[in-house]
Amino acid sequence: MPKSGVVCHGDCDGIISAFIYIKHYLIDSWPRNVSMVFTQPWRAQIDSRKVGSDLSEVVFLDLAISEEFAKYLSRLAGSVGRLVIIDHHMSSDEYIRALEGRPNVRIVWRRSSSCPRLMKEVLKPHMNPYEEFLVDVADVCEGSEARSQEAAKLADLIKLSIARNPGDLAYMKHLVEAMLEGRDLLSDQELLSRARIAKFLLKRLLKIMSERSLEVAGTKIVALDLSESRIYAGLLGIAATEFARMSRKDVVLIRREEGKVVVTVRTLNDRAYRICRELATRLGGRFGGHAEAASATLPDMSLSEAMREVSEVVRRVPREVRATRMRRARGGPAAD
Ligand SMILES: [Mn+2]
Repeated sequence: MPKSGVVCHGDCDGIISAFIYIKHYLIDSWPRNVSMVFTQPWRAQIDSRKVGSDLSEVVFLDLAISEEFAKYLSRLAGSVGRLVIIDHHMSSDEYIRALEGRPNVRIVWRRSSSCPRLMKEVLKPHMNPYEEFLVDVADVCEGSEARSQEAAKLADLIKLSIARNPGDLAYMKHLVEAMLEGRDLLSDQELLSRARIAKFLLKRLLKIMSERSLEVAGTKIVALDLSESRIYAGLLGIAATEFARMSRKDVVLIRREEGKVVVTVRTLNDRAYRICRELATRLGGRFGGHAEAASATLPDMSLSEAMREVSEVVRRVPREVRATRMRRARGGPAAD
């Protein structure tokens, strides 16, 4: 039997996308003839190689396309039977065109509240209530208003349970398997205990953020040093989103990592995307994400220097820009 590969974003909506794709399009090959890879957009071109060779089909789910990743995908298209790319990130816009027009490449890319929602809208698989529920959960994970309390609760728990260790591939596989078996995730012990620990750390981090944040041009800016960014690794995106919601302000979280500075931005409109693009352009870094939730990876510098640069960019990037509104109409929703 021919083997297939599934490469997906290792986050809540990426994992649910993998479940839906396997359930509807690869169930006959599952589990023996499906190799699954979970990754992050910034290292997707490295991790994707783990999917193996001699594959009849490789599908990429919920992974924002960068320049390097597009190059990798275009090379890969020459060596696999079929390549499917399904993504809802606004930042993919700039690179996805390079992949269009090949006979064995199918691209599904457009604005949607989550990657599973996009799959539902475009591929139109026949979904049971359990799957419909998980599509709602994915939407909530990506920042949409919850349709039910249950969806809100599960979205929260899944996000927290993954966040603590975003490199724990065995756990992500566990979630996909549990979904394929149709298990009730709200009573999954593994999920609950991971979420509990993450919640404890998140509370501590939010306290630090509210004590330390500085307000510049109506925007809350917080900086974390190297050791803090290690302790709270994985929770920073969730914390930024939560802090923006709590303070009802645009939020910029700056942190130092090994050899680089990472900036995570959450805003009410498309300002997050514009701030990250401006930072990456000015300082020679990379950026990606959605209109209201984006991040930038910048060259290493001291936190005070980063703070100064961010403050200046925040002052310069206005809340509303007419030209970007048009762009926004084609853009994507929240989360990175
Ligand atoms: Mn995702």
